[in-house]
Amino acid sequence: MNQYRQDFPLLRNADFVYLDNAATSQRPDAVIEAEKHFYERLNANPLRGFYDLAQNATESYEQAREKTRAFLNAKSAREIVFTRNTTESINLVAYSWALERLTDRDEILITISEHHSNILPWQMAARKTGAKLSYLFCEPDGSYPEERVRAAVTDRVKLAAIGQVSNVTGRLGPVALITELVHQNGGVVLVDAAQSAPHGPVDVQALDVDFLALSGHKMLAPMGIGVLYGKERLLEEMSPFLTGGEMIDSVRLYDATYAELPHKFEAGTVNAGAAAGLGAAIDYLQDVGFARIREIEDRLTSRALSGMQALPGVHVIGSDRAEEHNGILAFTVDNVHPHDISAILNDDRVCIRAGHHCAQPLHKHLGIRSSARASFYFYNTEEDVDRFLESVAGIRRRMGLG
Ligand code: 7TS
Repeated sequence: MNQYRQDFPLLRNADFVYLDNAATSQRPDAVIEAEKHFYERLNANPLRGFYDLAQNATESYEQAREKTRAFLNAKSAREIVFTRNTTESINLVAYSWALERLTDRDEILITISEHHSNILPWQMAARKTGAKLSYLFCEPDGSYPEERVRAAVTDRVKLAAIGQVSNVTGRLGPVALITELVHQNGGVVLVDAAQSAPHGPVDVQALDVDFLALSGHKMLAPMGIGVLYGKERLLEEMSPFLTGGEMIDSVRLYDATYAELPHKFEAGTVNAGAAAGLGAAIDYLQDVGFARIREIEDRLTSRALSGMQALPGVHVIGSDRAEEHNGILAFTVDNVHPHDISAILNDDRVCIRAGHHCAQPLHKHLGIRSSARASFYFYNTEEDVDRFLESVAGIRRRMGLG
């Protein structure tokens, strides 16, 4: 038994094994209680009313922002914009930064292992501005050799958008080197931290990146709250993404002045309940500690990987070293469709993801159509891994493949 599992109501008495944490994590009582507390005790529309209740709601919302600032080590809470999720955060930068700044002389650089949410906004920006969208391609094991990275960062690259951890291979993206090179040319860097922020410390000042996107729901928080970090100077210069209520200072008939950061980017009524949940999720993660989280995940990943490597016909995508997987093991089984893999595991009450994991270009580059994927979090146990391995071991037999 794992001491944290008791804190998660859906897992406490579960007869199933949850290994789809890269899609969304489970939520502990503390997070569910924090959201409930907001609606039971503080509910009013934040940032509007002058009565006590509305001020308390505002305070709760801004406390969550301050916790997020500290979590990411941002210099100022003005740099923390609440969005719905990583996808919205990246779109905000594509619409408000890229569309107004890129031209047909510029290049947008992304990697082939990006999630569709970090591809489609750049396809759109490239189409509308004439900028060239270029890809950095990985090796068959998902790695990015330094020389290839150096060659890809031409002096035309005005924007690089890079995933910190791939949701398929689990590998680290070449964020540090790309940031250094792109900055030398005066460009900006956006980091997709959807798969990294739940598992390890993210320090935006140490990374020195210009924008960083994450989703609360992958790190214990409720669905519907995400974060965009942006350097203050850049956010100041950008136009709003969405316009309307709450993001204005004053409105005249034909124009308006916008609110101060970060409110300029938070049009309409905000998700204050989920923000309270995000604050509680950050407290919870910090109580457990990322060193402990890493230790548990590495132990589980290593057990699962060596078990899978011993199974005939099972191929894990990416590195053959567990510590390079960051808790993510995508795999194929010879002559078995990933949907069948997932269906068989489901019969054994093991939840994994099957498909292209919103990373079709990566699958194509690796020469496969789709894959199955198990992903671990710190509340998983050795028993979970063993049930998963046992189920995977029976797949070929149950498909009549011997
Ligand atoms: N970026 C990465 C690296 C992701 O893994 C995901 C979601 C997203 C962006 C989008 O996050 P959202 O919260 O805006 O939807 N990844 C997955 C996954 O791997 N399985 O389901 C969702």
